[in-house]
Amino acid sequence: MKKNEIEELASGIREGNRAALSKAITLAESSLYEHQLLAHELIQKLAPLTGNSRRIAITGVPGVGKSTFIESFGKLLTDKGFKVAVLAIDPSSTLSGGSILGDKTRMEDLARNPNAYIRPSATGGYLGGIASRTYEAMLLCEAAGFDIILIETVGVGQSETLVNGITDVFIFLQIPGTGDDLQGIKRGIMEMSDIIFVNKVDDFGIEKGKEVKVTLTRSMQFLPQKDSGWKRKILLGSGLSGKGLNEVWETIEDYFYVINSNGNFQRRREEQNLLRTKEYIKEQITNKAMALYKKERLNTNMLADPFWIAEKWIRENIKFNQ
Ligand SMILES: Nc1nc2c(ncn2[C@@H]2O[C@H](COP(=O)(O)OP(=O)(O)O)[C@@H](O)[C@H]2O)c(=O)[nH]1
Ligand SMILES: [Mg+2]
Repeated sequence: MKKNEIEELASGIREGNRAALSKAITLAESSLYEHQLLAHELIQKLAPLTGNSRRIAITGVPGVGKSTFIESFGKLLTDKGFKVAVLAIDPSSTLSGGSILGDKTRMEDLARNPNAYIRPSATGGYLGGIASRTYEAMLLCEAAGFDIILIETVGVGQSETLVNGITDVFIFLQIPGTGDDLQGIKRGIMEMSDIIFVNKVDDFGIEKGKEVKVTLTRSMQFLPQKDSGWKRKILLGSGLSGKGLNEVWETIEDYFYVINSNGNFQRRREEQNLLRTKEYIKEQITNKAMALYKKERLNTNMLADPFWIAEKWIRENIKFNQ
Protein backbone atom coordinates (compact mmCIF):
# COMPACT_ATOMS: atom_id res chain seq x y z
CA MET A 1 0.00 0.00 0.00
CA LYS A 2 1.27 3.43 -0.97
CA LYS A 3 0.87 6.86 0.55
CA ASN A 4 -1.63 8.04 -2.08
CA GLU A 5 -3.72 4.97 -1.33
CA ILE A 6 -3.86 6.11 2.30
CA GLU A 7 -5.21 9.45 1.12
CA GLU A 8 -7.81 7.62 -0.98
CA LEU A 9 -8.81 5.47 1.97
CA ALA A 10 -9.12 8.60 4.12
CA SER A 11 -11.47 10.24 1.61
CA GLY A 12 -13.49 7.06 1.32
CA ILE A 13 -13.91 6.86 5.06
CA ARG A 14 -14.83 10.54 5.32
CA GLU A 15 -17.60 9.84 2.81
CA GLY A 16 -18.77 6.92 4.91
CA ASN A 17 -17.78 4.33 2.32
CA ARG A 18 -18.01 0.87 3.94
CA ALA A 19 -15.54 -0.87 1.66
CA ALA A 20 -12.95 1.76 2.53
CA LEU A 21 -13.75 1.40 6.22
CA SER A 22 -13.40 -2.39 6.12
CA LYS A 23 -10.14 -2.14 4.19
CA ALA A 24 -8.75 0.32 6.74
CA ILE A 25 -9.71 -1.90 9.67
CA THR A 26 -8.04 -4.86 7.99
CA LEU A 27 -4.90 -2.76 7.56
CA ALA A 28 -4.98 -1.80 11.25
CA GLU A 29 -5.40 -5.45 12.23
CA SER A 30 -2.37 -6.57 10.25
CA SER A 31 0.51 -7.82 12.33
CA LEU A 32 3.04 -6.32 9.91
CA TYR A 33 4.73 -3.31 11.41
CA GLU A 34 4.69 -1.37 8.10
CA HIS A 35 0.93 -1.85 7.98
CA GLN A 36 0.61 -0.55 11.51
CA LEU A 37 2.52 2.57 10.55
CA LEU A 38 0.29 3.16 7.53
CA ALA A 39 -2.85 2.52 9.57
CA HIS A 40 -1.76 5.12 12.09
CA GLU A 41 -0.93 7.61 9.36
CA LEU A 42 -4.51 7.14 8.24
CA ILE A 43 -5.88 7.44 11.78
CA GLN A 44 -3.84 10.62 12.25
CA LYS A 45 -5.39 12.12 9.12
CA LEU A 46 -8.85 11.25 10.38
CA ALA A 47 -8.23 12.34 13.98
CA PRO A 48 -10.44 15.48 13.81
CA LEU A 49 -13.40 13.24 12.99
CA THR A 50 -12.88 10.84 15.90
CA GLY A 51 -13.81 10.86 19.57
CA ASN A 52 -17.40 11.99 19.21
CA SER A 53 -19.25 8.70 19.47
CA ARG A 54 -20.73 7.07 22.52
CA ARG A 55 -18.62 4.03 23.22
CA ILE A 56 -20.67 1.32 24.85
CA ALA A 57 -19.46 -2.03 26.24
CA ILE A 58 -21.89 -4.97 26.29
CA THR A 59 -20.65 -7.76 28.57
CA GLY A 60 -21.86 -10.93 30.26
CA VAL A 61 -21.15 -14.66 30.16
CA PRO A 62 -21.56 -16.54 26.86
CA GLY A 63 -25.23 -17.37 26.30
CA VAL A 64 -26.58 -14.50 28.40
CA GLY A 65 -27.89 -12.88 25.22
CA LYS A 66 -25.38 -10.16 24.26
CA SER A 67 -25.61 -10.63 20.49
CA THR A 68 -29.41 -10.79 20.60
CA PHE A 69 -29.48 -7.67 22.78
CA ILE A 70 -27.21 -5.85 20.32
CA GLU A 71 -29.38 -6.87 17.39
CA SER A 72 -32.51 -5.36 19.02
CA PHE A 73 -30.79 -2.43 20.63
CA GLY A 74 -28.98 -1.62 17.40
CA LYS A 75 -32.30 -1.53 15.58
CA LEU A 76 -33.83 0.72 18.23
CA LEU A 77 -30.90 3.12 17.87
CA THR A 78 -30.96 3.20 14.08
CA ASP A 79 -34.74 3.84 14.29
CA LYS A 80 -33.88 6.86 16.41
CA GLY A 81 -31.65 8.05 13.59
CA PHE A 82 -28.25 7.01 14.92
CA LYS A 83 -25.56 5.28 12.95
CA VAL A 84 -24.40 2.25 14.89
CA ALA A 85 -21.20 0.23 14.59
CA VAL A 86 -20.79 -3.13 16.32
CA LEU A 87 -17.35 -4.46 17.17
CA ALA A 88 -16.15 -7.34 19.29
CA ILE A 89 -13.34 -7.72 21.75
CA ASP A 90 -12.27 -11.31 21.80
CA PRO A 91 -9.05 -12.48 23.46
CA SER A 92 -9.78 -16.03 22.31
CA SER A 93 -9.81 -15.00 18.65
CA THR A 94 -6.10 -15.60 18.13
CA LEU A 95 -6.67 -19.20 19.15
CA SER A 96 -9.99 -19.92 17.46
CA GLY A 97 -9.50 -17.64 14.47
CA GLY A 98 -12.43 -15.38 15.26
CA SER A 99 -15.15 -16.95 17.32
CA ILE A 100 -17.59 -14.08 16.82
CA LEU A 101 -18.11 -15.10 13.19
CA GLY A 102 -20.98 -17.32 14.29
CA ASP A 103 -22.51 -14.29 15.97
CA LYS A 104 -22.46 -12.27 12.81
CA THR A 105 -25.22 -14.45 11.44
CA ARG A 106 -27.14 -13.86 14.66
CA MET A 107 -27.08 -10.18 13.79
CA GLU A 108 -28.36 -10.74 10.27
CA ASP A 109 -31.07 -8.08 10.32
CA LEU A 110 -28.78 -5.48 11.80
CA ALA A 111 -26.09 -6.37 9.27
CA ARG A 112 -28.49 -5.51 6.43
CA ASN A 113 -29.43 -2.19 8.00
CA PRO A 114 -27.84 0.68 6.01
CA ASN A 115 -27.22 2.63 9.23
CA ALA A 116 -25.40 -0.20 10.96
CA TYR A 117 -21.99 -1.71 10.44
CA ILE A 118 -20.88 -4.99 11.99
CA ARG A 119 -17.28 -5.98 12.15
CA PRO A 120 -16.33 -9.38 13.50
CA SER A 121 -13.48 -9.80 15.88
CA ALA A 122 -10.19 -7.99 15.78
CA THR A 123 -7.11 -10.10 16.19
CA GLY A 124 -3.76 -9.13 17.56
CA GLY A 125 -0.63 -10.65 19.01
CA TYR A 126 -0.90 -10.38 22.76
CA LEU A 127 -3.74 -9.43 25.07
CA GLY A 128 -3.12 -5.68 25.32
CA GLY A 129 -2.80 -5.60 21.54
CA ILE A 130 -6.35 -6.86 21.14
CA ALA A 131 -7.75 -3.82 22.95
CA SER A 132 -5.56 -1.60 20.74
CA ARG A 133 -6.89 -3.24 17.55
CA THR A 134 -10.50 -2.77 18.69
CA TYR A 135 -9.70 0.81 19.65
CA GLU A 136 -8.28 1.51 16.19
CA ALA A 137 -11.34 -0.05 14.52
CA MET A 138 -13.49 2.16 16.73
CA LEU A 139 -11.65 5.35 15.69
CA LEU A 140 -12.06 4.40 12.04
CA CYS A 141 -15.80 3.80 12.55
CA GLU A 142 -16.12 7.18 14.23
CA ALA A 143 -14.39 8.85 11.30
CA ALA A 144 -16.83 7.08 8.97
CA GLY A 145 -19.68 8.80 10.79
CA PHE A 146 -20.89 6.23 13.31
CA ASP A 147 -22.27 7.93 16.44
CA ILE A 148 -22.67 4.88 18.60
CA ILE A 149 -20.16 2.06 18.95
CA LEU A 150 -21.34 -1.12 20.64
CA ILE A 151 -18.56 -3.47 21.67
CA GLU A 152 -19.50 -7.03 22.56
CA THR A 153 -17.09 -8.99 24.73
CA VAL A 154 -16.78 -12.49 23.43
CA GLY A 155 -14.18 -14.09 25.66
CA VAL A 156 -14.60 -14.14 29.42
CA GLY A 157 -12.26 -12.96 32.13
CA GLN A 158 -9.74 -10.55 30.63
CA SER A 159 -12.01 -9.15 27.94
CA GLU A 160 -14.13 -7.11 30.37
CA THR A 161 -11.09 -5.23 31.62
CA LEU A 162 -9.87 -4.69 28.07
CA VAL A 163 -13.22 -3.33 26.88
CA ASN A 164 -13.54 -1.17 29.99
CA GLY A 165 -10.27 0.47 28.95
CA ILE A 166 -11.69 1.72 25.65
CA THR A 167 -15.37 2.50 26.32
CA ASP A 168 -17.37 5.17 28.15
CA VAL A 169 -20.12 3.04 29.61
CA PHE A 170 -20.15 -0.57 30.77
CA ILE A 171 -23.34 -2.63 30.48
CA PHE A 172 -23.42 -6.01 32.18
CA LEU A 173 -26.07 -8.55 31.16
CA GLN A 174 -27.23 -11.00 33.80
CA ILE A 175 -29.69 -13.87 33.99
CA PRO A 176 -31.04 -15.64 37.11
CA GLY A 177 -28.77 -18.21 38.60
CA THR A 178 -25.66 -16.19 37.96
CA GLY A 179 -26.43 -13.28 40.25
CA ASP A 180 -26.07 -14.65 43.76
CA ASP A 181 -22.42 -15.61 43.78
CA LEU A 182 -20.53 -12.38 43.61
CA GLN A 183 -17.14 -14.00 44.02
CA GLY A 184 -13.84 -13.22 42.36
CA ILE A 185 -14.11 -12.13 38.77
CA LYS A 186 -17.84 -11.47 38.97
CA ARG A 187 -17.26 -8.91 41.65
CA GLY A 188 -14.70 -7.21 39.44
CA ILE A 189 -17.18 -7.08 36.59
CA MET A 190 -19.93 -5.77 38.86
CA GLU A 191 -17.55 -3.03 39.96
CA MET A 192 -16.93 -1.96 36.39
CA SER A 193 -20.65 -1.98 35.56
CA ASP A 194 -22.63 1.23 35.08
CA ILE A 195 -25.84 -0.50 34.01
CA ILE A 196 -26.85 -4.04 34.88
CA PHE A 197 -29.51 -5.46 32.60
CA VAL A 198 -31.36 -8.52 33.87
CA ASN A 199 -32.06 -10.25 30.57
CA LYS A 200 -34.51 -12.93 29.35
CA VAL A 201 -37.23 -11.72 31.70
CA ASP A 202 -39.67 -12.89 28.98
CA ASP A 203 -38.65 -16.47 29.67
CA PHE A 204 -38.31 -16.71 33.41
CA GLY A 205 -40.96 -14.13 34.30
CA ILE A 206 -41.13 -10.76 35.96
CA GLU A 207 -41.31 -12.15 39.51
CA LYS A 208 -38.03 -13.98 39.12
CA GLY A 209 -36.59 -10.88 37.47
CA LYS A 210 -37.51 -8.75 40.45
CA GLU A 211 -35.96 -11.31 42.80
CA VAL A 212 -32.70 -11.09 40.88
CA LYS A 213 -32.87 -7.32 41.08
CA VAL A 214 -33.25 -7.44 44.88
CA THR A 215 -30.29 -9.82 45.19
CA LEU A 216 -28.16 -7.64 42.94
CA THR A 217 -29.14 -4.47 44.76
CA ARG A 218 -28.14 -6.04 48.05
CA SER A 219 -24.76 -7.18 46.70
CA MET A 220 -24.12 -3.80 45.16
CA GLN A 221 -24.22 -2.11 48.55
CA PHE A 222 -20.84 -3.68 49.26
CA LEU A 223 -19.23 -2.34 46.12
CA PRO A 224 -17.25 0.89 46.13
CA GLN A 225 -18.96 3.85 44.43
CA LYS A 226 -17.95 4.55 40.85
CA ASP A 227 -15.27 7.23 40.39
CA SER A 228 -17.46 8.80 37.74
CA GLY A 229 -20.04 9.86 40.32
CA TRP A 230 -22.62 7.69 38.56
CA LYS A 231 -24.85 5.46 40.68
CA ARG A 232 -25.16 1.98 39.13
CA LYS A 233 -28.62 1.14 37.78
CA ILE A 234 -30.33 -2.22 37.46
CA LEU A 235 -32.89 -2.67 34.67
CA LEU A 236 -35.02 -5.63 33.64
CA GLY A 237 -36.04 -6.74 30.18
CA SER A 238 -35.51 -8.93 27.18
CA GLY A 239 -33.11 -8.52 24.32
CA LEU A 240 -35.23 -10.93 22.31
CA SER A 241 -38.55 -9.08 22.58
CA GLY A 242 -37.00 -5.65 22.97
CA LYS A 243 -38.70 -5.07 26.32
CA GLY A 244 -36.82 -2.60 28.51
CA LEU A 245 -34.40 -1.52 25.81
CA ASN A 246 -35.79 1.99 25.53
CA GLU A 247 -35.13 2.36 29.24
CA VAL A 248 -31.57 1.23 28.68
CA TRP A 249 -31.14 4.02 26.14
CA GLU A 250 -32.68 6.62 28.47
CA THR A 251 -30.36 5.48 31.25
CA ILE A 252 -27.35 5.75 28.93
CA GLU A 253 -28.41 9.31 28.11
CA ASP A 254 -28.70 10.13 31.83
CA TYR A 255 -25.30 8.58 32.37
CA PHE A 256 -23.66 10.72 29.69
CA TYR A 257 -25.38 13.78 31.08
CA VAL A 258 -23.92 13.08 34.54
CA ILE A 259 -20.37 12.32 33.42
CA ASN A 260 -20.30 15.25 31.01
CA SER A 261 -21.49 17.71 33.64
CA ASN A 262 -19.04 16.60 36.33
CA GLY A 263 -16.01 16.42 34.05
CA ASN A 264 -15.58 12.66 34.34
CA PHE A 265 -16.17 11.98 30.66
CA GLN A 266 -13.10 14.01 29.75
CA ARG A 267 -11.07 12.60 32.64
CA ARG A 268 -11.89 9.03 31.68
CA ARG A 269 -10.96 9.56 28.04
CA GLU A 270 -7.65 11.11 29.14
CA GLU A 271 -6.88 8.16 31.40
CA GLN A 272 -7.70 5.79 28.58
CA ASN A 273 -5.34 7.68 26.30
CA LEU A 274 -2.55 7.18 28.80
CA LEU A 275 -3.39 3.50 29.06
CA ARG A 276 -3.32 3.13 25.25
CA THR A 277 0.01 4.93 25.10
CA LYS A 278 1.43 2.48 27.61
CA GLU A 279 0.08 -0.45 25.62
CA TYR A 280 1.58 0.91 22.40
CA ILE A 281 4.95 1.26 24.11
CA LYS A 282 4.83 -2.37 25.22
CA GLU A 283 3.68 -3.49 21.81
CA GLN A 284 6.23 -1.51 19.85
CA ILE A 285 9.13 -2.54 22.05
CA THR A 286 8.10 -6.17 21.65
CA ASN A 287 7.72 -5.84 17.87
CA LYS A 288 11.05 -4.15 17.39
CA ALA A 289 12.89 -6.53 19.67
CA MET A 290 11.38 -9.56 17.96
CA ALA A 291 12.29 -8.25 14.54
CA LEU A 292 15.87 -8.00 15.75
CA TYR A 293 15.77 -11.36 17.49
CA LYS A 294 14.54 -13.19 14.39
CA LYS A 295 17.68 -12.19 12.54
CA GLU A 296 19.85 -14.43 14.64
CA ARG A 297 19.52 -17.78 16.24
CA LEU A 298 20.75 -17.62 19.78
CA ASN A 299 23.31 -20.16 20.73
CA THR A 300 21.56 -21.33 23.87
CA ASN A 301 23.38 -23.28 26.44
CA MET A 302 21.07 -25.95 27.83
CA LEU A 303 22.54 -25.47 31.27
CA ALA A 304 21.91 -21.73 31.43
CA ASP A 305 18.69 -20.23 32.70
CA PRO A 306 16.77 -18.80 29.69
CA PHE A 307 16.00 -15.74 31.81
CA TRP A 308 19.71 -14.84 31.97
CA ILE A 309 20.23 -15.66 28.30
CA ALA A 310 17.42 -13.19 27.51
CA GLU A 311 18.77 -10.62 29.94
CA LYS A 312 22.22 -10.78 28.32
CA TRP A 313 20.72 -10.58 24.81
CA ILE A 314 18.70 -7.50 25.71
CA ARG A 315 21.71 -5.78 27.27
CA GLU A 316 23.75 -6.45 24.15
CA ASN A 317 21.10 -5.60 21.55
CA ILE A 318 18.75 -2.99 22.89
CA LYS A 319 19.84 0.42 23.95
CA PHE A 320 17.58 1.90 26.54
CA ASN A 321 18.49 5.31 27.86
CA GLN A 322 19.56 3.91 31.19
N1 LIG B 1 -35.92 -16.10 26.06
C1 LIG B 1 -34.91 -15.35 25.67
N2 LIG B 1 -33.86 -15.92 25.04
C2 LIG B 1 -32.85 -15.13 24.66
C3 LIG B 1 -32.85 -13.73 24.89
N3 LIG B 1 -31.71 -13.23 24.40
C4 LIG B 1 -31.01 -14.26 23.87
N4 LIG B 1 -31.69 -15.41 24.01
C5 LIG B 1 -31.27 -16.74 23.56
O1 LIG B 1 -30.10 -17.11 24.28
C6 LIG B 1 -29.16 -17.77 23.44
C7 LIG B 1 -27.82 -17.04 23.45
O2 LIG B 1 -28.00 -15.75 22.89
P1 LIG B 1 -26.79 -14.88 22.32
O3 LIG B 1 -27.36 -13.57 21.97
O4 LIG B 1 -26.06 -15.60 21.27
O5 LIG B 1 -25.86 -14.77 23.62
P2 LIG B 1 -24.33 -14.28 23.73
O6 LIG B 1 -23.47 -15.50 23.75
O7 LIG B 1 -24.28 -13.59 25.05
O8 LIG B 1 -24.03 -13.38 22.58
C8 LIG B 1 -29.80 -17.83 22.06
O9 LIG B 1 -30.42 -19.07 21.90
C9 LIG B 1 -30.83 -16.71 22.11
O10 LIG B 1 -31.91 -16.95 21.24
C10 LIG B 1 -33.97 -13.15 25.57
O11 LIG B 1 -34.08 -11.95 25.84
N5 LIG B 1 -34.97 -14.02 25.93
MG1 LIG C 1 -22.50 -13.28 21.19
